[in-house]
Amino acid sequence: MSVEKPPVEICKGVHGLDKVVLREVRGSSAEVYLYGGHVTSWRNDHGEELLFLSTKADFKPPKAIRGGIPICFPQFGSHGNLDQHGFARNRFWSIDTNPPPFPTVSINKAFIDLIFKPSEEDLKIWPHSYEFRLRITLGPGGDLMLTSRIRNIDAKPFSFTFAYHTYLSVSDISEVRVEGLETLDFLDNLKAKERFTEQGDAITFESEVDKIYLATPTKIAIIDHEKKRTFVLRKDGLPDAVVWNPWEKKAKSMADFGDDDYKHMLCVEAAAVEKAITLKPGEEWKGRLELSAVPSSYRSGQLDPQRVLQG
Ligand code: TA6
Repeated sequence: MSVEKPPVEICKGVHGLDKVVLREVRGSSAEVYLYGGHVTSWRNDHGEELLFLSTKADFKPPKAIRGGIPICFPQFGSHGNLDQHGFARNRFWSIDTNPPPFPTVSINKAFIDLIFKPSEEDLKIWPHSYEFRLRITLGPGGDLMLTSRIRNIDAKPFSFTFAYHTYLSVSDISEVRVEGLETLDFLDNLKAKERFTEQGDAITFESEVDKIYLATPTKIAIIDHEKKRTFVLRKDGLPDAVVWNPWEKKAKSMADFGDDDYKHMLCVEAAAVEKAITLKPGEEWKGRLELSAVPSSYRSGQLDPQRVLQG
């Protein structure tokens, strides 16, 4: 007789790093490393992995883990003078044993509260005091929710940019289309962040892409024809969305990324990049990401992404 596993289990992961496993009664699960406050796995109730983790990911601090959902804070990309994507993804977070009440009452049992506060070393590179609380929740339907609350506990205002750098697992990148970003303006990271306007149709992939879409809808659909699966990404407090695939050449240049890994991943990142978020002393910002994976039969045209986006 199989023993029912707890909804929240704190245990050891790769290289003995502390991790938390979340389980939902119907079988979905998620894994979060305290290193980086980093979700590295999200499985549906069939046990299928929904997030991409590089075949060469090395869980060796201070390197960030390649895959899952790295947190980019207090800087996205090279939008500032800190290291690429800031430093929250290369720091050890703690379990928040006494979180302030959560804005919404939750029936979910499978959740964990993490907290990140700057060290003396961090204050030397970014001289601002804050409390970064992150709740990771696995919903009854297997949806994955990440809610960040960043409070300015300093005596002066500060500004930051942010992203949930989500690596989605896809069957074959050339079979994927993204709906919800059509006709939007974007900054092209491959063309010195020059501003362009996206074409009218869904976005498909046949080469390296690194675009920051501006002021997007709060819902984006990522359709994987091959897997008959649609990821629905919902976001709050994060106006922008970054779409990234390194493709063949860049894939070969990354030591912690397999040469063919680019075929099986797509980053669609809920972000705040164009306009930095500014917090006055005592103020708190909230940024929320919700991911769900729904079966789709788009191949027969039955699933109308517009319906998903309006639903
Ligand atoms: O989010 C897209 C991006 O900013 C790309 O420019 C690419 O560099 C990617 O992030 C990965 O960055 P990383 O620092 O994790 O190698």
